Amino acid sequence: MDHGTTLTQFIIEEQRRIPGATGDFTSLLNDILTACKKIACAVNRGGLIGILGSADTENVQGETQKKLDIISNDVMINSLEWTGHLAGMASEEMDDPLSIPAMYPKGKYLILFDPLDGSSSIDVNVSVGTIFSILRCPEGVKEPKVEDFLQPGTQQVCAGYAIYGPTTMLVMTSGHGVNGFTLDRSIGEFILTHSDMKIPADTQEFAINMSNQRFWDVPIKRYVDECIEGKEGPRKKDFNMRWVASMVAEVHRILTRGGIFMYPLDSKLKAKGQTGKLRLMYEANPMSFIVEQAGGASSTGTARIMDLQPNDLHQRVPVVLGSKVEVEKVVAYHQEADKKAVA
Ligand code: AHM
Ligand code: MG
Repeated sequence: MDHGTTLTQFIIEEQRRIPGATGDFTSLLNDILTACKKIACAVNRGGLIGILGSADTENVQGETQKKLDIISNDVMINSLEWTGHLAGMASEEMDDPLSIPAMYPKGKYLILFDPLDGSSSIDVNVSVGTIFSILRCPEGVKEPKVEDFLQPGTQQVCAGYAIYGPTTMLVMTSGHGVNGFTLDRSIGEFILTHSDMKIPADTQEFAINMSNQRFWDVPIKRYVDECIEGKEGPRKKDFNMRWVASMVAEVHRILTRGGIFMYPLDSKLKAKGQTGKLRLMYEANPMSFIVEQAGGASSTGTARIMDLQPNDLHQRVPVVLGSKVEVEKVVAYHQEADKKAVA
């Protein structure tokens, strides 16, 4: 029985189209797939093996870690450090970049990852995921330091996420469109099921944590108010709202049926000295690469996310991404608000 194109076959065929490709990147992706399968297994067994719940530790961001955050982070490290394809790794769950142990060969790539995004909801059994971003290690650098990782999103070689939901899927881009693969557990392979994913330009669905409404700036308030006014308001159509509190699930829905996702900077975050909720290097950049490759747009509200020059490994940014027309509307509302403020 033919199960279809496996992800490994897909990336090897892509590699053949790139003159001079060594196969390094293909092998690295294969190692990431293995890590994601292991995390899928752990997430899937959850309560059966007692790994739900809090680990009673905090990460660099001051967030309480779940047992599965730590397990997923360890799986990523153990699956990738020995392979010889990486020069360094950075994770949302670790303060500093991780060097490749001296006993292993070093490669030319850097990886940044959020090992288990949405993990604060893991105990309620919603879809969570692993997000990754691959960069080239700067030429001649053997021991990459923080500054070597601080490359704008436009420099990403590849970005992807694994979503652990009713099915486990891996969605990725290496700059030639977005493809989605579903894990066929009977053969242990990711099979191409969603080729050339495109975000529908037209949408009537928005996603934002409405409980933060009173903290939002004017442009976000205006945009959401107009969505809620529906047919009777300036948008002249009804909108639907979704909030899973798991960015991977949110982006996956938008890739499947369109929509806009927003986690803006608000006065509550500002009061805590934060510049946003979501992390530029582990969440915003890889998701922006995927969304743009699928024909959508991704912005802070005032700037394209992938153009930002990162200043910190754990930098947080406002995020507005999804269907192009809607993202452009939010950006236009920011520009209008700025003009008013100057006048
Ligand atoms: P995490 O990386 O610690 O899981 O946090 C990121 C998550 C996103 O997946 C999600 O969009 C957001 O945090 C939800 O935030 P909130 O709980 O404020 O709604
Ligand atoms: Mg996250």
